Amino acid sequence: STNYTYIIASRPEPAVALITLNRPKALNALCSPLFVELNQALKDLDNDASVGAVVLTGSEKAFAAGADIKEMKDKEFADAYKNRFLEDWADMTKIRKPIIAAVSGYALGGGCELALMCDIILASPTAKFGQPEINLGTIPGGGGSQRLAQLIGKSRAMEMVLTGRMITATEAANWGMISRVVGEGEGEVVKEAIAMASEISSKGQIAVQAGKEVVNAAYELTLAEGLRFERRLFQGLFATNDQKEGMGAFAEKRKPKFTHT
Ligand code: CO8
Repeated sequence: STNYTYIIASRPEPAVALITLNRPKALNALCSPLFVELNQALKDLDNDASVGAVVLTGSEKAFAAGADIKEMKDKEFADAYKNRFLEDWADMTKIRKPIIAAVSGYALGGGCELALMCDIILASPTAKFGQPEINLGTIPGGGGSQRLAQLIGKSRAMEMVLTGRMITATEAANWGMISRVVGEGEGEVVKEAIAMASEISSKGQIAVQAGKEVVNAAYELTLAEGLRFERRLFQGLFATNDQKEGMGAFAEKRKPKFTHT
């Protein structure tokens, strides 16, 4: 297995991968080499047929406290533009397998945006989400303004982006930004995320991949285009063995055995 410096990759269950951001002294501040490792790890897992879903987490104190401010502070426009700063940080949105964020502590700036790039967010009661870039004389750069506006609406997105105020896990749940707040206790949110990843891994992986693809399409296409795309993929799944097995098993009152074919 690959050795990483800024992340830890593990396999809590045969079909579930866990990636833990591991820059504790900087509250998991997201530096460029961290994102190189994260993208590489996710790409490898996406191509690993034994993996059904991925959990991404940080520490108890911080999921990630944002992009690395010290790395960015002397950056110039010409360099940032010419070298497409931040463009490849979004590579993880092209991963086909579900990624579940298990958030404890600070998820700020790029850390909040990293969580928003995942497919499902679970939070511990300690989680604090925020886009504090305004306090640094800048704005979100990893999709926060767009994804928050879509998820929580204009007024709340404006409030977060313009005041930089951190919101609690409960607020994030009430605003529809995350799935839910998971019970107290250290490690509880990671355990819950692993259980969810395990459940997803028990399904037919082709259908899971298609399910992720159609939900994501809702954020990019018009309703008419999205409905056509969903229907076409639904029709296409009749060509899979997993559909025959899934519906056949139901009719025969037994559990399906998906082969991911
Ligand atoms: N960058 C670099 N270092 C950081 C960062 C960061 N974002 N956050 C914390 N650290 C470092 C601190 O400098 C400190 O290091 P040292 O011990 O060497 O002084 C160490 O982590 C511990 O931090 P604190 O002592 O500050 O810990 P506190 O518990 O007192 O405070 C806070 C915790 C409130 C989280 C505080 O650290 C803080 O405000 N951090 C900055 C939060 C922030 O402004 N984040 C936004 C950054 S800008 C951004 O993310 C742009 C997004 C770009 C797109 C990304 C695409 C995914």
